[in-house]
Amino acid sequence: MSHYDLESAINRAVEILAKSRNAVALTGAGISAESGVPTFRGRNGLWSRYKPEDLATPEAFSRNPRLVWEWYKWRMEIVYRAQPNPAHLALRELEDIGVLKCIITQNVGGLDKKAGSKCVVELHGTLWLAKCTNCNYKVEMATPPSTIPPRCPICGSLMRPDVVWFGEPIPPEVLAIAINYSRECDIMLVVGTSGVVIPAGLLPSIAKSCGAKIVEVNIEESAITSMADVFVKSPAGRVLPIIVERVKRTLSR
Ligand code: BJW
Ligand code: ZN
Repeated sequence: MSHYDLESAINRAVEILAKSRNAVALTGAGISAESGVPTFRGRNGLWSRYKPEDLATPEAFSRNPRLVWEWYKWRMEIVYRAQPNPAHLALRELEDIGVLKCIITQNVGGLDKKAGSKCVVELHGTLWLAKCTNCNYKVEMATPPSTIPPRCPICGSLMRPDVVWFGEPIPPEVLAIAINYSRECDIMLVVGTSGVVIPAGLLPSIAKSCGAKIVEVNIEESAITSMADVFVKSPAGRVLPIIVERVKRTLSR
């Protein structure tokens, strides 16, 4: 993408966002990359070093809960130290100025909330809750657990991370909220996701079929790019602050 193409994509994104009071963001691991949190796919992604089926499935957990917890504890330590980056802060600002209704995130680290965003739907759950595999009791964890695998304070059974693994359904009430936001938004801002994991990857088509424009920010083309009305090929932390600044300037005129 030449400098000219990028500039023109940014301006088209600004133009339509400035008219919106009902935009929704769909975010993925790429938005946290500039905070130092590894993505899943791609050359340095987690799946280049670990096999998803060994770590992110219910079968993997029953086979080896300690191994799965070690991996999650390591990831918790990374996000625990990480700070929201300019992309998270830009989305928070977009909410503050009344353009962005909500963030639907596939991320489990909670950096959007740490950035101050109020409406965040965590489609794939959160690292900061553990749930009992027997009685479903949930425990909040403010820090990575010191002893793993943790045990349920109620019934003594194994606790697991409260995230959605492959082959598991997204909690129906959470998915319903995400689908509603997708149906009702006028712009879906898709940031830093490969778009290959379903059902999350289907939300842009739902939004589009209900009349929304799709604005995508990614450093590479994704499974969503072919349906995007505007594709901004740039790191989210670099370009989102520019977009939001220009939206603010447009609105104050
Ligand atoms: C930047 C950037 C920068 C970088 N700026 N951009 C065949 C076998 C088994 C299952 C299936 C199958 N076919 C289909 C399925 C279903 C499966 C699925 O989708 N699989 C596909 C992978 C093929 N889906 C499921 O299993 C889901 N459940 C389900 O379908 O249930 C049905 C059911 C109903 C009723 C009863 C029972 C079942 C659940 C999926 C859960 C996904 N979970 C994970 C891990 C758990 C949470 C965790 O530990 O974190 O969620 S997988 C992983 O992928 C994680 C992510 O949230 C998710 C999405 O990844 P994301 O965010 O898009 O990251 P990347 O790395 O893929 O992309 C990063 C992007 O950023 C790239 O595009 C970069 O270019 C970009 N980028 N730097 C901007 N600076
Ligand atoms: Zn229990």
